[in-house]
Amino acid sequence: MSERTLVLVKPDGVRRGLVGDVIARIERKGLKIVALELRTLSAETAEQHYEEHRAKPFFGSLVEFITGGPLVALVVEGPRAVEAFRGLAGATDPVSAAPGTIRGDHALEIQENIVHGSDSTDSAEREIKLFFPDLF
Ligand code: IDP
Repeated sequence: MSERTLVLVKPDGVRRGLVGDVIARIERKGLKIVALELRTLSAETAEQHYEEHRAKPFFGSLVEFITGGPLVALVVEGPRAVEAFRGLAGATDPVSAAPGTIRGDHALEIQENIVHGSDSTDSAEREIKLFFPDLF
């Protein structure tokens, strides 16, 4: 059974020229890209995307960061795609993310951690609807 997940190459990843590296890892793993778009998020879309973090002290800073430049949004499909991409991304905090993962290889800051991947199939459905409403 195939499932879908939303992946973002966040503005730090785009600025640092890591889009190709992230896409290469997705393809090498065998996951399929079914949608891809370069866009700059409005504050409203960013707030909706990170809705679950609204009460956190870093929420304002996170919204500012994610709207601060173009990002690449992708819908990625494959067997257990949510878990498969979370494995490629590595732990949220790049210092503790394993070497060999995207975050483990490329980052040190918890906020500027290169990529987003949906954390469950429910989140994936909500996030894909937000970014690519035409896919439904
Ligand atoms: P995830 O992206 O690995 O699912 P979440 O806990 O859902 O991690 O956090 C969402 C995003 O918020 C992270 O990827 C990171 O960019 C940012 N973030 C998480 N925790 C912190 C923090 O303590 N300070 C600043 N930013 C954070």
